[in-house]
Amino acid sequence: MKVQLIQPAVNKKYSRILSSGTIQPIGLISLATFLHKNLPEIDVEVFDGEVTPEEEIEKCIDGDIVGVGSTLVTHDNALRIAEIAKEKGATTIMGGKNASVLAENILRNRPYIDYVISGDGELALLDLVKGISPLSIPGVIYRTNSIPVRNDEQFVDFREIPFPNLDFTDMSKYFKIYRAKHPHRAHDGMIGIYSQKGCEWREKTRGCDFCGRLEYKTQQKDQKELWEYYSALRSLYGSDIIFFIWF
Ligand code: B12
Ligand code: SF4
Repeated sequence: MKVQLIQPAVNKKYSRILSSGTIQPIGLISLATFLHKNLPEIDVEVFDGEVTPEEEIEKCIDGDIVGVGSTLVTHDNALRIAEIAKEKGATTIMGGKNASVLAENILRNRPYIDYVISGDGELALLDLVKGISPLSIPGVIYRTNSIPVRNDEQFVDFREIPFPNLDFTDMSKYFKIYRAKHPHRAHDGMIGIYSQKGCEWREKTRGCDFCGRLEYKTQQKDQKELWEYYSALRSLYGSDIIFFIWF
């Protein structure tokens, strides 16, 4: 079985995002790492539209299950990719911040999307890939007689989720783009480090009105394990610039 996870490019109609193509898609890499840890026998691939042209990604779509991430500014590209995957016979799943809040609308209006996963995707995606009925998987939105039904999300213990294995992506592509954007900087590229979930500011104050984050509780990785992970990445990829994934 093959599972393909795709982060679409930002739609060109939105303003240029300075750091795009320089930070790895940690969400999809975390999903891939978790799937591989629990089901090592399946093939898992990760594609990022910020570093690989969409036409190239479309040609590679041949998974049994294709998962597409959606944010505010990638949603229309995400829909198109999901439609292509469905035409090629895949089971299609959408996830990410934007899909999480729009899940019912997506399932009502987009017949080519089979399921939406709301919030953290690791546990729910694993269960769907295992073939467990969506009716009993927390965080899954599915259809019953064409009507979308939303299962409540499940609490994810951040320390139980393995550190993302960046070998699921081609780091050299990110470093190349970084180098081209910042030719005068001393370092070659950035490494995205998944160190915290949630936001303390929001927990204390209810946070910023415009916030698009979904987690309710702040959780951190064990500091010693985080440091060991970072040190390993540093020797592997030779960069000492970290983009901490929290705010
Ligand atoms: C890193 C980051 C960036 C990087 C992106 C690097 C990259 N290649 O991914 C950069 C700096 C480029 C960036 C740019 C922007 N960002 Co930003 N960014 C973040 C940040 C800090 C971390 C994202 C992350 O990696 N989280 C860790 C991973 C593990 O979580 P995750 O991505 O949510 O993935 C999990 C689930 O969502 C789900 N999931 C995700 N995708 C999928 C797909 C499938 C199939 C499934 C099943 C599940 C699933 O499972 C994952 C694992 O649990 C978040 C804030 C936050 N902490 O989440 C803001 C955030 C995602 N960004 C946001 C925004 C608004 C932007 C910009 C529009 C800013 C701008 N005006 O330019 C652009 C748009 C970029 C884009 N592609 O959408 C908003 C998104 C709001 C929304 N509803 O979409 C956030 C939530 C910030 C906020 N506080 O509101 N960003
Ligand atoms: S994550 Fe960022 S935008 Fe959201 S509440 Fe915290 S500081 Fe504000």
